[in-house]
This record gives sequence, C-alpha cells and structure tokens, in this order.
Amino acid sequence: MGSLEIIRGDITRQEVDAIVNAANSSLLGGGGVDGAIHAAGGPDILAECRMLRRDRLPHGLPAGQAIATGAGRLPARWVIHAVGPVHSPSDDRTHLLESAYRSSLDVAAELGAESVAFPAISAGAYGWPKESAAFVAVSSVADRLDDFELVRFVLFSDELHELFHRAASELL
Ligand code: AR6
Repeated sequence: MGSLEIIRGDITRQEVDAIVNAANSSLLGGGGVDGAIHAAGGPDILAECRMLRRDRLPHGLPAGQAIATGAGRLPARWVIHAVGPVHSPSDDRTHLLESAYRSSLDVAAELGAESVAFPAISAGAYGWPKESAAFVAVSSVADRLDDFELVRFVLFSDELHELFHRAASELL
C-alpha cells in the first residue's frame, strides 16, 4: 500500500520523482506555486512549456488536464503541470478539480514516477474554498495510492495543512 503524506512546506524543495505545478492554461508561468517552480527550476522548464505550446497545445492546456516537462534545477525529475479550475460560486467545477489531480497521477504513472508531490491546486489565486479544496484533493487521490510509493501534499500554510489532515482523517 502506498503512503499518503501531508506536510507543511515548499513544493520546490521536494525530493520526489515528480512535483505538480498549479499552472494556468497558457503554461507560460504565473504567480504562486507556478512562479516559485519556474524561479527555482530555471529557464529550461519554461523553454519546454513553450515547445509544448508550439507543437502540441496551440490553444493551451484546458482546466482539468495535466502534462509533464523536465524539472530543470529542481531536485525532482519531472514537473507535471496541472490546470485547476477557477472557482465559481454559480457553476460547480468540482469535477475539473478532481480531474486535475487524477490526470496528474495518470501522467505520473505513464512516466514511471513512484513518488509525487502536490500543492493545493486552485486554493490560491483561483479562489477555491480551502476546506473544499482539501476534501477534493484527498478524495481524488485516495483510490490511487496503491499505484505509487508515495503521494505527498505540500501545503504552504498552517490552515491548509490542518484542513488536509482533517480531510484525510475523515476520508481514509
Ligand atoms: N509550495 C507549496 N505551496 C505553495 C507554494 C510553494 N512554493 N507557493 C504557493 N503555494 P496558487 P491556483 C500555495 O495561486 O489557485 C498562478 O499564477 C498557495 O498558498 O499557486 O491553482 C498560475 O499561473 C495556495 O495554497 O494556484 C495560475 O494562473 C496553493 O499553493 C494560478 O496562479 C495554490 O495557489 C493558479 O491558481
């Protein structure tokens, strides 16, 4: 049985096979986790993203989907760029948030990654309510843990760290 870890920390420092980026559809960078990954990983990641846009994704990567690049100078081997949905109070986009996690795990499995670290996708600039973000994240990976040695959630705040622990204790 693979293990699930929930820690407080910085995704760019994780020594795992693949880290997941909370990207946007352009794949060309942004703030938050995305900015931190490109800043710490160096220009090779953005160069690869530009090639993906040119060759395979002229219209960008839709919400709910994921695609991998190398990880530049980061300790991880791959960055899996996942696009979460922007939260909408009038339109339930939970399926897209679930899909961002599950597509990331699909990509990780295709790469042969044994260990994967996630941030709280959509829980920052995209405005997803934090408690729901934690529940959707944990429930989306729960039935896939056996496919990996380690799935780790890396939370940037005490509040999200606590909410992810609470979700895991209720769901697992
Ligand atoms: N390590 C772990 N978590 C982090 C880090 C870090 N280094 N930095 C921030 N967080 P966000 P989103 C937390 O906004 O909501 C970007 O501009 C952060 O506190 O990064 O999916 C993209 O380009 C929050 O809890 O991602 C998109 O345009 C969580 O990571 C847009 O933001 C996610 O916040 C995506 O928004």
